Amino acid sequence: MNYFDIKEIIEEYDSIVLYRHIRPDYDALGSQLGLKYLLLENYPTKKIYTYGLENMNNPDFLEDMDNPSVDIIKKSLTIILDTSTHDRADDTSYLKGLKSLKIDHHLESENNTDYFFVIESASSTAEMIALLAIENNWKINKKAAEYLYAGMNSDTRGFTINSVSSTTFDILSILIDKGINLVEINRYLDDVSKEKFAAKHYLASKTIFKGDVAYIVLTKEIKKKLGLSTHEAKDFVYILDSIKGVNKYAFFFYEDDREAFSVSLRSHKASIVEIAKKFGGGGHRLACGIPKISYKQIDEVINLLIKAKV
Ligand SMILES: [Mn+2]
Repeated sequence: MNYFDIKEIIEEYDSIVLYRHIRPDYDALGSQLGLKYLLLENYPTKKIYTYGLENMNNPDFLEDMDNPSVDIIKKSLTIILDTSTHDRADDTSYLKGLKSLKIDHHLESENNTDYFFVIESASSTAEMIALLAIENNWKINKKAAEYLYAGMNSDTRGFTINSVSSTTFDILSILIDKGINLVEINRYLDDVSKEKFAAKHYLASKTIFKGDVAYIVLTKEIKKKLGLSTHEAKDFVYILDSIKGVNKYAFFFYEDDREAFSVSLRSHKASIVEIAKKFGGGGHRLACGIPKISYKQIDEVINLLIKAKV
């Protein structure tokens, strides 16, 4: 499967529904909305819909999903973006389409769609969507360029991770030529509410250091006190990103609906995805997560993190 094959598949269908993962980040939404505007621009006669029940609260930049009816979905090609496993999909109706296509960059992404296009080395799904457009000489409008840039920037933490390649920057130079305003988009991506700002600094003060590991445990009580949603809490793992001597870090946050902790794990060098897998999670080599562990298991995870070596 290559970018030309994807184009051929897309051209076979008059109606296309675009999906992404639950608790969407800017790569999920950027690849979804970026592809929407690419398809609208290049195939004006096709009907293009977006689907997703969970949203990020950023109406200045993001837009509402179309959430078409099942009747429409059944007559459409569905494309699910940036979603490694079926249980991460928002929503599962992507399997009801005439045919389904997955475009993703996660490690060991689950092959459960009719068509499957995964490039594990890609630094973001938005990068793959941008390449899909470039390789096929599609016209890229400003709106598509903005969403793709947002996905590329946020999934690579501002182009600072190892999967960023010269190709990433070649794509960027093309997107920037579409007139996108970097200052404006970066403010959309980075600005937090005053409450979230205060919560972030409170949590930073609660950091625990063990060996070369730093971690924060957001308990039910603290979460309630700070008035944080799980979605908001999730990004806070990056509070711990730039601390001298800290090579691996973790953020544990209480999930009310699961009555258990979700975990975000990060490492600068040593692979830690095996630790996530051991507890039923997964993700990338240096950035992964665990959906559900008990309070008692936190120490086990930390001990494994301390032992993880390059
Ligand atoms: Mn991604």
